[in-house]
This record gives sequence, C-alpha cells and structure tokens, in this order.
Amino acid sequence: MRFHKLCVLGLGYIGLPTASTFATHGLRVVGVDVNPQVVETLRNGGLHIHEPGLRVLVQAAVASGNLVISDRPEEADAFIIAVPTPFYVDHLSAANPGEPQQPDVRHADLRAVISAAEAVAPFLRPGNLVILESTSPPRTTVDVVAPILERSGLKAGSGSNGDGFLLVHCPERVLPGHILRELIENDRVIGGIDLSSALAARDLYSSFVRGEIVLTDATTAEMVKLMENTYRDVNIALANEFSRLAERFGTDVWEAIALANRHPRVNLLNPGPGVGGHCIGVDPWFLVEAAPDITPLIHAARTVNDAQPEFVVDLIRRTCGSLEGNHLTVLGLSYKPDVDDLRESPAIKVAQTLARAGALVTTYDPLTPTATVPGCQPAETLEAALHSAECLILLVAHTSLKNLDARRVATQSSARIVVDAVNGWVASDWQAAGFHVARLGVGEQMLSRKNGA
Ligand code: SAJ
Repeated sequence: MRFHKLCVLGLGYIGLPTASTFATHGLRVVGVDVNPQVVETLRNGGLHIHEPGLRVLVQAAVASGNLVISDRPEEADAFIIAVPTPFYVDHLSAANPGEPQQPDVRHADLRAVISAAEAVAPFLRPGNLVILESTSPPRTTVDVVAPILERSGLKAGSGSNGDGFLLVHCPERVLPGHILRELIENDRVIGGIDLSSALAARDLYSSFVRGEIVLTDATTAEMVKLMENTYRDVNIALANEFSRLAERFGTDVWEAIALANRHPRVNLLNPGPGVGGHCIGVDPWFLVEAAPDITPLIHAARTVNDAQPEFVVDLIRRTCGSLEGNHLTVLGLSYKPDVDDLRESPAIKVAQTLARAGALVTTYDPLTPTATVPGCQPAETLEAALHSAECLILLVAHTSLKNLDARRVATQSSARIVVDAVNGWVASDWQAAGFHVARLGVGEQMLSRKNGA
C-alpha cells in the first residue's frame, strides 16, 4: 500500500465513520473539521452525531493512536473531502407587478467543497491522491475541484509521472442507521480523472472495503450517485401519488403495492408523509439545476414528495372534522424510522402545519424526546404524549411506536381516533380496542368497511 497517512476533511455522518474505519485498519488519519465545537467534542471523547456503533469505533480509532482530530489539514499521502453539499433556494419574484410568481430555483451549495479544496491545495505534493466523497452535481470534480487544487502548481491527473496529483470522485452511498456495516460491505464506485487516479484510490479503499470496487470516470461516478437517489425519489413519488389515487378510488394502497410487488419486475417503495433527510430530497435538484429543460420527471417527483406533508395534513383534517382547537398528538419526528436525525423531516412539517392551522399539537419521538417543534408542545414521555389527546397521529414507524399495544393505549389516552400515515399499525387491533382508524392511502369506503360502519 502506497498510502500511509490520510487527511479527512469534514467529520460528519460520512467523514467521521470513514476516518475512523481507515484508522482502525492501520492508516494514520488526521480528521479535520472547521467547526470548533465538533473538534472540541471529539477531542474530549464525545460524539456530535448519533449512528449505531459509531461511538465504539471512534473510541477504538483514537485509542489506537491512528486518529487525531484537528481544525486544519496537514501534509498527507491522500486527502478525502466529505463535507455537506446542500442546496439553497432562490425565491424569484414576478418579473412585473401583476404577473404570476416565478417558481423557486434551487442551486447546489458547493461552498463547503470549494473551501475544503482550497484548504488542501497548499499541502498538495506530487503523487498525492485527492478524493471527493461529497455528493456533487455532474462535472464538479473536473470543473470545480481540479482547478482549485491546480493552484498548488501541480497538474491534476499526472500523478503517475511524479509531477502532478491524482484525483477521483468516490461517492459515499451508505444508509444512515447502517453506515458502519455498509461502509465495509457495499460495492464502491470510483471515478478517476484518469486511470492511475482510479487505481490509486482502489488501492486505498481496498484496505477495508469488502464489496466490489468498480472503476469509472469522475463524471460518471457523480451521475451514478445522483441517479441512485433520484431513482428512489421518483419511486417514492410514484408510491405517494398511488396513495392519493387509492383514496380517490376507495382502495388500500398498502395492499395494492404488496400485490403489485409480487410481479417479478415491479418493486414499488412505500408512501408516507414525504421525503426527508439530507440526501434524497436534495440530490435530484442537482440534476434539475444542471439541465432544467430535460428533467421534467425528476422535477415532478420532487414536487409530489414536497407536497406530501400537506396531503397528510389534509387527511388528518378530514378525519378529525376540523383542526382548530383540536388536541392532536404526533408520534414520531425524525426523518425516517429508527434514527434520531431530524433534518428536513416531513413529520416536523406536518406537525408545524397542524399547529399553524390552529390545532393544539403535542409531539413525541422516543429517539429524540427533547426535540421541540415551533408552535407545538413537546412531551418527553409516551404517557404524557398520550394523556389528553383527541387524536393520535403516527408519522414515523419507529419500532417502539409500531409495537404499541392498542388496548393499553386505550387505557392511557382519551383519544379515540388514530391516523396512521406509515402503515405502522394493524388497523383491526386498534379498531378492536375502540379506535376509529384512518390510514394514508386507504379510501373512505374501504375505511368505513374496515371501521365496521
Ligand atoms: N421514504 C419513503 N418511502 C420509502 C422509503 C423512504 O417515504 O419507501 C422516505 C424516508 O422516510 C425518508 C426519505 O424517504 O424520509 C429518505 O430515506 P431513505 O432511507 O430512502 O434514504 P436516506 O436519505 O436515509 O439515504 C439515502 C440512501 N440512498 C439510496 O438508498 C439510493 C443511501 O444509500 C445514501 O448513501 C444516502 O441517501 C446519501 O447519503 O446520499
């Protein structure tokens, strides 16, 4: 192995597990973050993010002496950039008074990538390898990162001749909640700006990756990552649209999806309150921004998924009669089940919209019991959340919420209505315990039949 010392820029959900895994596989790693609080927390043995198994891994990496935390990069054999790439929204006003409002335009926010590349440039030496792991719009590696690094005086892609540096895009593809396992087991796509760059990165990652490592060019690797998340977004949008159709036609979308998925070439995902997190709701916009004239489907899928929290609010309104002054308890706040990550959570959007409509909303999430939502009352225990509610709304299928016992809840809560937006509960159990049940994607005729009306 030609790489002994690594510098990882960005110690978030991807950078910290990656830095720690390299360190526990024998490399010397400097983990760098620009946020002084992150640096201080990690140096004091703490952790600023939650991911199963991460605490033990970081502790092992630090204890081995191979991982040191720093606020600036230093000379190394290889540099990994793993910083966030969110988007920002341009709210365009109408061209002239009286004309229709222009649609919002989203732009990839590459500031963190740019400053990380600028921070690396002064330390680049001939033969060094630079890896961009951050999800990025097509051509970022070639058109944005390479020119910044070339300010070092070295040329991108001539690393093997000894007078330049090596550069690849190697997108992170790990699933929050399963990051440590997927980091090792998933196949890895490495896109080099030339073959010697890709081969060098394969050499580095093969120190711990057990999945297959496949080589391609940098822009294809960028596309692959964006296509994966866009595929998922479009598939979820389709499921969400099916949930609306099922309501209209008086059918049960969950049953219909399960039956459709028995077809050997159909694999529909699930409807829900919308798409949250920092990846799937973001990355498709990078493609739309790069080529708005040829991406109507991707754009439409984003629009459908962004409108889904409102659709769920509408279901709650129809079920409860009105929202004004109604005591509603929202169960689950995170962006998906069994994680405590609240970023861009559709459940939070639902809770906020209910509160804005005049409902008296209590929120409870077993994984983040102290989380607060503006306009809502947080409950730190399930008992407090259930106590004085008129309606219980399941927005995240956390295992502990799915496992709630309907008969027990009936004794703990004054609520007699439940709305299940994630197919987390067996409707007949709740009906047997005396609840009126409404479910996302289940038409009224089907509901009243199942509610015994
Ligand atoms: N969701 C649904 N219905 C579904 C599945 C998900 O509504 O059937 C919602 C979830 O509740 C959540 C959102 O979609 O709000 C996204 O959740 P997710 O589990 O689909 O994905 P992420 O954002 O946690 O992680 C994704 C993964 N990408 C793919 O599976 C293609 C992960 O592998 C990537 O590494 C990650 O994005 C990333 O960092 O890009």
